[in-house]
Amino acid sequence: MSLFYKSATLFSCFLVVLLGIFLVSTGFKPETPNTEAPVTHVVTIHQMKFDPEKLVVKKGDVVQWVNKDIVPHDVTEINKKWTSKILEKDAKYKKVITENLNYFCSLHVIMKGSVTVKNH
Ligand SMILES: [Cu+2]
Repeated sequence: MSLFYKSATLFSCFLVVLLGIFLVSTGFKPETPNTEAPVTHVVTIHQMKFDPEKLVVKKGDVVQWVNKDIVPHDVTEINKKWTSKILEKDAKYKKVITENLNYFCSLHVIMKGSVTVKNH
């Protein structure tokens, strides 16, 4: 390796480091995640419980309930404004969340859960 080549390589490395320092100092953040994109949250139904029982989401996020019990369950709004179909084992139900939600399982009324919409 010639001395010229070595020093050229060294110089390039120096430039890369300098560029890195410059970008960090100017507050440049690579691949800033889009925090507004809707997120899907999973509530697992198992052992006669919604897990997590209490969930905090952003407006527009999706909640997906998945029944992992061998017995069927459903997801029913606390005032019975709506209900999912009966969810057999491994069945799923999805809902876009636009407001706070309290729900229960109409087949086992002791099973309850809530989804709270958090403002960002
Ligand atoms: Cu149930």
